[in-house]
Amino acid sequence: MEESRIAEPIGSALDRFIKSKQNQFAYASGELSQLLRDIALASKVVNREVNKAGLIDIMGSLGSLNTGGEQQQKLDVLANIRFSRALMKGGEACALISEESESYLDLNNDGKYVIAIDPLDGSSNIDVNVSIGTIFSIYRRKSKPGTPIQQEDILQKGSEQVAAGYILYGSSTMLVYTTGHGVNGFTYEPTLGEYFLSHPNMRQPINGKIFSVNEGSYKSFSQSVRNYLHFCKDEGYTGRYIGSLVADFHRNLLKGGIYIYPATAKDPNGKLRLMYECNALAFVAEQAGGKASNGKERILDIQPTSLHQRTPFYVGSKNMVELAEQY
Ligand code: P6P
Repeated sequence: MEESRIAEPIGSALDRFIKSKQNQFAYASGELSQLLRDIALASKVVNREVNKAGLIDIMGSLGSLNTGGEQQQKLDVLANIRFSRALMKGGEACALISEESESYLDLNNDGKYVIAIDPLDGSSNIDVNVSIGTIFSIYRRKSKPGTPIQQEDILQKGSEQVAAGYILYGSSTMLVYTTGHGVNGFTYEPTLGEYFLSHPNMRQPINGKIFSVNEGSYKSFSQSVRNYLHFCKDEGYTGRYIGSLVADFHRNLLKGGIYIYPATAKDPNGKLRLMYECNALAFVAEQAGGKASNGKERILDIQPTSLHQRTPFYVGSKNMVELAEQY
């Protein structure tokens, strides 16, 4: 049997796991290992700050706004610095697209990968001690290493991702990622400073009975969205909405369910960002047997036209997303 198909035993450390799967990665194996190591390292630092947020005066907002005009929480800015630095030091990334920066950041010109990241999604939940997350996408640059970054490197479709995942800073901290060969989840053991394989080969239930949507915006939902929500309620589904995308996504990945952020009066293109929120979670969802669309087309097929563009987002159990699309 092909070596990479042997399931890694639960409890394998992340580094060992990445090495054991290297031949599944289309490019130089060491490069992916380095990228995932850089991301995991930064997440360990952010995890420490997130867990102590209440104790150190890094709570509350910084008073500045990010590219989306949202209040920047101190931890947002700190997380952005940590991930940018780790990726810069790792040497594999040539550019970084981040919710916290208007334009992309030039990292190492010889780097072969472009990273898109939401360093700390759901940051408004920091002060109320609700789970928050980091979401990341990894693309291969199109232009030659050593030359200036081109638009074609930056605005790539989600289907071009070579890896993607998220970190959930929850009751335990988890790193979940895919390189296009299934999805694996690792749980962080802070006393050892290591991630260990806890959820091998994650599969999203094809059906579910959980719907996640902010019904406070019900009045501005389209009739088709309202009709789908009526269906969910007629079926007696459970409403679960944490207000933190990574937490809602992760629960639905494990238990089955659908997360919807549709067009609203306030956000006619939806609130969520294609490049550093939706593409990564769409890749993970599809690799786990789920589905992700903007209500009409596959998220991963959308050709981006700007770094911070928003999209309506329907993601989760395959049959639930397909039914929502039919509505
Ligand atoms: P609303 C957090 O700001 C976020 O980006 C996601 O994590 C979350 O699901 C959504 O927005 C919450 O938005 O409009 O329901 O408060």
